[in-house]
Amino acid sequence: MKRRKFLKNSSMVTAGLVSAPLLASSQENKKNGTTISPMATAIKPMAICTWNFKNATAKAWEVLQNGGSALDAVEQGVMVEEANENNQTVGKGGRPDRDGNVTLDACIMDKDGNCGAVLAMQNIVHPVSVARKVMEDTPHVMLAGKGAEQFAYEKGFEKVDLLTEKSKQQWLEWKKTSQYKPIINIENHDTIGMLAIDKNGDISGACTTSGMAYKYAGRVGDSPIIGAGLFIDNEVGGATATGVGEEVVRTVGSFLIVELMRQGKSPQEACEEGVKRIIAKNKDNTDFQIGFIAVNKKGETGSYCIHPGFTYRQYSEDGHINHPSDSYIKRK
Ligand code: SD4
Repeated sequence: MKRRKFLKNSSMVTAGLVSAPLLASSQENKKNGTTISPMATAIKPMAICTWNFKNATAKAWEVLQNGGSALDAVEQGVMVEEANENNQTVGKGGRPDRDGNVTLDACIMDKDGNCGAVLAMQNIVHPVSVARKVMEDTPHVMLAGKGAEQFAYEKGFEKVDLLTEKSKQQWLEWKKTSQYKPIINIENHDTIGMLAIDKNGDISGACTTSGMAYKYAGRVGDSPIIGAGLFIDNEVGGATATGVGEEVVRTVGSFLIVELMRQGKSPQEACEEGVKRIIAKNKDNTDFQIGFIAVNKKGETGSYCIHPGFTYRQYSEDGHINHPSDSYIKRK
């Protein structure tokens, strides 16, 4: 181990940042008679997200470094993209539905399996925070449409027009032909799904999107659907998705990946299997993109996609890295 990293690790232990859970898991390993070294079970806080959203992972890392929970890290991390008007697949600036309305989907899930989601909600910049309020302040998991928006106002969220001039002009241009055709990696896919592990080794996740551009009014994809666009099981790990949501919903993709990890697959193997299930249902047409990312309790990560071009960002003590994802269809 490099000296600088070693010193950093030691100072984290001294500061009490990792000592308690580290010891707990080491003792457990002794009890079980296994020979896993303490370092192998050391908790490594980290955040990963779909695509190269480095400002989002930087924010999440800042929260984790300040001792914040994985739940706070994923919420504040994805909020960066919700507020980023240049990201036309998330939050303000998102591309509208075919009628010109920007409708947002988001969900969040914590270490205890609590979850909240909002579906097809308009006029609110941070749907992930409304989803968290649904999780924490209501007996429900999902609120949709006008009900979700009304709930947001009750919780003090501000009404904001989400349609930017750029997205409006592109929509007007699209209306000339009104052809709906997803374009791999380009048109629609910048949804952010984020997974984080905090100093206690607890995992949380969030996913937020404006969905497919020019969708039917009322269309909801995978992103706010627990088990499809996101799933966390704190005993095992977490997974999240980007791409054509209909296909992810059909295979309950993120839940599938977490269950595969429970059965012993690595995050990488589980993501590959998740994509292959989708391929198996689409033998005649793979002209669309799906990307999965996953993390397990040990802090191992993985990703897989259908077409080349998908990447995921990771921030941990090892650095701030954009990982190219392996793909089912190889680069020509
Ligand atoms: C959806 N999965 O609504 C989302 C779209 C997406 O990057 O991922 N875009 O189907």
